[in-house]
Amino acid sequence: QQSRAQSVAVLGAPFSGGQKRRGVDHGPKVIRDAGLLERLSALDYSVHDFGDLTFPKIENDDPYMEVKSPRTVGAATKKLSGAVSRAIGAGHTLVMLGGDHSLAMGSVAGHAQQCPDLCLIWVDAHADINTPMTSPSGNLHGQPVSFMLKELQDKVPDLPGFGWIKPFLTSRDIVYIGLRDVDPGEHHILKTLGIQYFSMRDIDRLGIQRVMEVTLDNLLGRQQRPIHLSFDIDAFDPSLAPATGTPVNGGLTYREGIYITEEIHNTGLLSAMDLVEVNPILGTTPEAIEATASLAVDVIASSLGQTREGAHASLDEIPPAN
Ligand code: 6HN
Ligand code: MN
Ligand code: MN
Ligand code: MN
Repeated sequence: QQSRAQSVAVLGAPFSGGQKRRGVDHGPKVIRDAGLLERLSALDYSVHDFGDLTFPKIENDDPYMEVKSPRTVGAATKKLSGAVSRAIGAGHTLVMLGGDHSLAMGSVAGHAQQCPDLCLIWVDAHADINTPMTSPSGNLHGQPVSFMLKELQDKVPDLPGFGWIKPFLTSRDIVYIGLRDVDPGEHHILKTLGIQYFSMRDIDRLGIQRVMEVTLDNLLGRQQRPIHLSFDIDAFDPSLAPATGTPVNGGLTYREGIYITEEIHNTGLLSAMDLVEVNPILGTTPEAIEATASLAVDVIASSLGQTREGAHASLDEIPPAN
């Protein structure tokens, strides 16, 4: 058994400015309504709900080249990075509820401020590593990783609102799991930088057990270090997580997703996680919304130690008959 961090901080980030579809800013609310805090308390954590951040509304946030809402995203991620850094600095394991995936710039940067040696596991249908120049959509939720990587420094222009972020990761610090919709510019970056990724095809070939073994060996084999898990709910198959903005067929099964998070928990090194891209407005029925939100809760609980085999931390003997 791994030793368990004593306290978990839950921080909502109701933000949708990194993409075009309304509703992803209601992610924190539906994930909480699906019982997140109760589930974490049942795991014997002291749970600190930091509530939801509020983000400034920025007028006249004109596109920079094709990139949409740069000042809005820059201000929101800056604010999030400060809040994440403070929570980690205070000793909590942090759970950030999105919101769209542009938020990861803020959460990973804030985490790295406290833990400069962290590594990043990115579970997603998408690589989110477009630069402002390669992005086919101009949406910043498809670009956060490009702002983190030192190797891409001279390929990423200075966007208005982004003065606060300096690249802080190298390509050896990140592994992707679940990819199945990668743009040409992204594929070029993944290949030239030699970034480790496991696409859905790789999961088909190797099995999720081997994928996790190689992932954790690559990131932790030489040194133990804090893990940041950035989990995009669209990594799951749309049949399991329909209420999301950019669904792609052929995603993770429930069991593959939970195996990933169980293995991450078992390292004892999870220090912060994001759960992003739950968009209740895009669920076509109440059941679809609830299924997506409750899947998000399962992912978070499993990352923090809920097991499928059960546990008995609070029992020290089989109750005697009398
Ligand atoms: N996400 N690669 C596409 C883009 O617009 O750059 C999709 C990005 C999706 C982002 O799901 O977090
Ligand atoms: Mn544990
Ligand atoms: Mn994503
Ligand atoms: Mn995605």
